[in-house]
Amino acid sequence: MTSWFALLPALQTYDGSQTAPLFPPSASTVSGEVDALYAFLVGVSIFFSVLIFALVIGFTVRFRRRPGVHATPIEGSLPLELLWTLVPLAIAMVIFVWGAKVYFRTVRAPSDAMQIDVTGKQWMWKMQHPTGQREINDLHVPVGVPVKLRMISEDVIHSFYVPAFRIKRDVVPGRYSTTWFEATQPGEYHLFCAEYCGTKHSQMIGRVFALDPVEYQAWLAGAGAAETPREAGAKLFTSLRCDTCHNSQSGARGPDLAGRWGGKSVLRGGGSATFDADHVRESILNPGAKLALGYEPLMPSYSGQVGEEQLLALIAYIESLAAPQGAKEKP
Ligand code: HEC
Ligand SMILES: [Cu+2]
Repeated sequence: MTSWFALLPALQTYDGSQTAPLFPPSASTVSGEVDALYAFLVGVSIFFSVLIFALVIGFTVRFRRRPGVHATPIEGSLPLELLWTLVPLAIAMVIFVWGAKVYFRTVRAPSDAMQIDVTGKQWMWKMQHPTGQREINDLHVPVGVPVKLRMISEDVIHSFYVPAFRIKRDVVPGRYSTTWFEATQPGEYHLFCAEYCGTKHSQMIGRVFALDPVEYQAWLAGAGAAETPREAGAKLFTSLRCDTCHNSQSGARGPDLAGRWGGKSVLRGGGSATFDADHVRESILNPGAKLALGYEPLMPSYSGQVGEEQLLALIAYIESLAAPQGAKEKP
C-alpha cells in the first residue's frame, strides 16, 4: 500500500523511502537551535492545553449542581490576578528573548562567510559562486564553511527555503536580502520557493548539495568558471564608462568609490547612507535619490541598461576596491 505521504514530496525521507519523518534532517549549525525553540513552544502549548482541559473537566465534576451544595464565586483576588498576569508575562519574555537570539543568529552572517549571489525569477533560482561558477536550481556548498547568500528577485516576491538548514528568507525585487548557513552534514537537501509566485511556483524547486571541502574544490574545478563576479564587474565599470567619473584623480566628477564599502556616504541636504549593496544599486539605477554631498547630480541613470546579475557584478567589484595607500590624507 502506498502511503498518502507519497503525495507530499516534502515529507518523504531524503533517501527516497516512503516513511515520513516528523522533521527534515538537521544539517546546519543553527538547525538544532531552531528545533530547540520550536520544541519549547510546542511543549508550552501542550502543557497549557492539558492543564486547561484538566481544570475544565475537574471543575465541572467538582462543582456540579447537587442538592444543598452551592459554589461560592470569588469576588476578586489579588494573588490570583498577579499569578495569571506574571506567569504568562514571564513565559512570553522567555520566548521573546530566546526567539530574538535565534533570529539574530540566523540573520547575521559571520564576517568570514563565503558569499554566493542568488537571483530568483519565475520560476528558477540562479546562483553564482564567488569564483564565478554558475548554477541553476542546484547549489553546491562546502560543509563546515559559513555561506552567505545575497539575494534579489528579477520579478515578483520569492522565498529561499532550505528546510534542512532551517533557513527561509524572502527574496524581493528592488532590494537585497541576505541569509546564511553553515552545513554540518554532507548530503543533498531540498530547496523550495516558499512564497506563492505564480503558476509554476510549485516547480520552483532545487537541490542543495553539501560537499566535503575537498569534493567542493573538485566540483568547482569541474564546473568551469568564465569569470568571477568581480572581474565581470570590473569590465562593466569600464564599458559603462563609470571610470570616467569615478576615479582617484583630483577633479574627478564623481566620488572615488575605492575603500568606501561599509562606510558612510554623506548626503546633500543632511543625513547619510550606509555604503552597502542597496546604496550602490540605488545609485546606479536612480542616482538622484540620494545625492552625495559636494557633487553635482551628473550621474546618468542606468535603469534598463543593466540587469540584476550585472548589478551584482558591479557591486562585487566596488566592494573589492580597497582604499589606495595614503588615500585618507586626500583633501
Ligand atoms: C557622468 C559622470 C558619472 C558616471 C558616468 C557615473 N557616475 Fe556614479 N556618480 C557620479 C556623481 C557626480 C555622483 C555623486 C552624486 C550622486 O550621488 O548622484 C555619483 C555617485 C555614485 C555612487 C554613490 C557614491 C556615494 O558616495 O554615495 C555610486 C555607488 C556610483 N556613482 C556608481 C557608479 C557606477 C557603478 C557607474 C557606472 C555604471 C557610475 N557611477 C557612472 C557621476 C557619475
Ligand atoms: Cu518563487
